[in-house]
Amino acid sequence: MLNKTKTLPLKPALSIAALTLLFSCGSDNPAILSEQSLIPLPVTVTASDSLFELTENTDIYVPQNSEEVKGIGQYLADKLNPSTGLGMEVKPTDAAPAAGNMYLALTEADTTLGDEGYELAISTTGVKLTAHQPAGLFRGIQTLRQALPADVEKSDKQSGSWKIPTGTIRDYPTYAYRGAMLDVARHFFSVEDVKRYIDLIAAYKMNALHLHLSDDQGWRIEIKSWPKLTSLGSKSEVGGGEGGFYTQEQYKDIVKYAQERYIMIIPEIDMPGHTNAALSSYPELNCNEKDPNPKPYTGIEVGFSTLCTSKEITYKFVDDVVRELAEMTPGPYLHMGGDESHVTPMEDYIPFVNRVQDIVQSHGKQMIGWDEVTNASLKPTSVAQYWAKAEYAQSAAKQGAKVIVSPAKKAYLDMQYDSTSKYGLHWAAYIELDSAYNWEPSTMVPGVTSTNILGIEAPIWTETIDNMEALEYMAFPRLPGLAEIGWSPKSVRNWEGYRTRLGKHGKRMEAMGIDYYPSKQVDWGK
Ligand code: TNX
Repeated sequence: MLNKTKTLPLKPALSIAALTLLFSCGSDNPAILSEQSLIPLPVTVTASDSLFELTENTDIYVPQNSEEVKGIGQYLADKLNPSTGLGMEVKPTDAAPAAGNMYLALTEADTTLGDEGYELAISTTGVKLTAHQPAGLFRGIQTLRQALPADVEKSDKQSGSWKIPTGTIRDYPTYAYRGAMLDVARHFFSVEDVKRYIDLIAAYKMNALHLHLSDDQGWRIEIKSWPKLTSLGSKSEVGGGEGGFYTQEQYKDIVKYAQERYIMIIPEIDMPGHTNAALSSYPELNCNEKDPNPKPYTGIEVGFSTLCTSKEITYKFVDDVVRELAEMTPGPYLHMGGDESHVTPMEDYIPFVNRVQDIVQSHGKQMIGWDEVTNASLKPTSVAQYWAKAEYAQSAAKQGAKVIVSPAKKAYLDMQYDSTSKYGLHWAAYIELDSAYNWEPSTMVPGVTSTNILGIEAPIWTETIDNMEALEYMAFPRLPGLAEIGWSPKSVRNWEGYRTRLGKHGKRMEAMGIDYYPSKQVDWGK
């Protein structure tokens, strides 16, 4: 648990030496590790009232035998060098390095850290980051970034010293799945935009990015066996813009970029509803091919389109799309949507979902679907994504399928903050920061508890969002709070503490170039 004994900043018992250190640390970085505004909050922080300073002599040491750890060391160097100007190098070594350096290592023995846990030990002589798996080292680096002054996040050289308060952090996630979803169908977002979003979610230790790749308004991924999906179906978006799509090469580049940050990409092709872009590209996928032959759609209504579930060609289409996607997806999951198929009769919807589930499995993947897919017969390997109705999540749990918790009224980043928000919708709720933070996945739905829950996800739908500035304004600062709900144990989380940390974290988000919503609920210290 969080070590509360070290949280008082100016205890009378502090020695003169400790006081000197306090004032030498620079105004924006507290001298005590447990005073750092870390988000998500670690499982345990033990402070030791001293400092370690990065200098021109500091390098990053990694074990001789691991290319992967070397890559993680390079990621750390690339993060710290532009702002600090210290030119840290990654150096392979057989033993712990001399004083003054940082050291990353894997520990076979410490299995309690799991796949993503880490231990970050900062002493006056150096920084030692250990983990059981490489992903843990990567997550630990995100903590190390936040233990440095906020200016470390800037992309050009800053003056100032680079001190880190000493102590030990031992940390691991509560939930295995901590995701964000980006809707690139309603408005298209470029490869560069997606990479920026990946970097932002990585900073808060999220490990999945779910890409909503198709909807009524556009098809966004090249499928070589059905070329009109992109030659026709990608050229529209909400409001009549030009749309766009990712070639398979670009998509693989996104997957690799995410993998290097220990983030899995989950591709979603929404079906049988939300399919106007496919239906207008291939009329044979409609039950009635001629009348009406759907035109590209640029509005924001939902629930009017459906693949023709009684035609064999529909399953040939699904099989081809799933096969091509599975080939480009190293992660275990493919998302088939399944939401809001209002014009698909239930007697057609259920066998359709069952058959798609088999197709997904035949290509070696596990199916994820929104709430409504629980009307079908879920395999225990399938996952239901809860967004609106408790009974669907309960049905998933009863069927032995896991649940991803993303309640629209708490976790939807496209919901407006309040009635004055420039962007966003409010059909589920207005979501201020306290509301986005103050909830607990394991008690959200009666009967759906930690054992049923794979994790949480923060989706952002883009009907009203067509550029990165707007996207970041809606995601921040709610996303860090949602990331904390997924990572930090319930026992260390509370709104008052989070609110204080977030206020101090504002500067860091600014240094990261994030144009966040400056909620009045938080004192940003301005
Ligand atoms: C509902 S949530 C949808 C999306 C919309 C979103 C807008 C869900 C599974 N479906 O199609 O974009 O509301 O907030």
